[in-house]
Amino acid sequence: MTDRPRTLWRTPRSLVTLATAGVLALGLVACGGTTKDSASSTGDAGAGGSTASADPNAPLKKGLKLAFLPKQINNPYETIVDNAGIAAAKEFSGEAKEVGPSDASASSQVSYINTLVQQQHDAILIAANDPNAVCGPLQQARAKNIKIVAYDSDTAPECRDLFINQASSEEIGRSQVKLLGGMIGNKGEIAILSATANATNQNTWIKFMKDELTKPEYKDMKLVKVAYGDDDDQKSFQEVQGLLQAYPNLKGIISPTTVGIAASARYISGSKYKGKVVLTGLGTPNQMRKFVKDDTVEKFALWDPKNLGYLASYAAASLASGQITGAEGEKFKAGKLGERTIGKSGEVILGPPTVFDKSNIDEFNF
Ligand code: RAM
Repeated sequence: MTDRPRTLWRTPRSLVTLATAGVLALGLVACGGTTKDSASSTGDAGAGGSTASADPNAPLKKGLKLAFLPKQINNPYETIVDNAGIAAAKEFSGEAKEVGPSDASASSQVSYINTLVQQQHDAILIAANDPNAVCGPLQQARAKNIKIVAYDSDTAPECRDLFINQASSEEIGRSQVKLLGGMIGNKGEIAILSATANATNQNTWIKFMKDELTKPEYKDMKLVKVAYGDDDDQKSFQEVQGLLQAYPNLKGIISPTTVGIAASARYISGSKYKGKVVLTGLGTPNQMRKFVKDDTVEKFALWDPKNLGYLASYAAASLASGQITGAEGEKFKAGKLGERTIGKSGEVILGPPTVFDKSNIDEFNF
């Protein structure tokens, strides 16, 4: 097994990518122009909102202090993202750390934000558990010239400078339905096992899943329930068990969370539903490998979480160094990932997800 973090970008022939040209084309607009200062004390700048301009030639400052605040610290996916971001900071002689709650509830991140502000970090990177609960404290941080980078799960655009999105949210949502539909012949009852009910990322993906399901080709595929495992392994395990009991005709489950899909696979692999109910979603190859090999799961998807953390780290450093302000069209260099352009609403997209199955899963180690 080799660790090949750049594979997603090279989209080798052996991989089935969900890419569309549109995903990567997003935000390819001219650089420069008037930009906005996210440090505005009005706190309403969002993705750039006042008068300072970016200096694209400003070098990355040395000794920057960054802090990653994940949804929760005991989520293996978040750990991979944050560790990669922390390692990236060494490349530009910065210091980075991870702090965070042990549960992904709406307000669990607030006290951490307040502490990081007191500690005078240059940037806080947050995977928001709730778009609104963290907004006030993040605004206060921005008023103190602390840059805010949301990654993985966004807050409201006016509460941060940038959002580093793992892939186009629309593409993630629609492709999950296509993936499941392809395995069940677009027919039968389906359910979603999500993370928390407030998670911005999952809720956005589910919105696109529901929209995708309105297309004529899915007229025989019926979403019967959206359940929430709260990104808690035990709760997710119980929720999937409950779903299967409550809906005996269920043909498929989409779990767009690494915690949910791993718990679901564990339950299904030891149950009478194995081979009868199709499970897919978003998972890490290392957590899902054994369930792919024992035929519990045929296919699932994800992006490279290491690249997400890496990109977020460089974005935070570029903001804190004045190279960018978060305005659409600005560009920054993200180390080995190359130049990136800020799209609409301060969004930067990492790249298309990969679909994993028996043929390629051993090529990945994360
Ligand atoms: C879980 C979290 C995270 C999400 C992944 C796919 O680890 O909910 O936010 O991006 O799954």
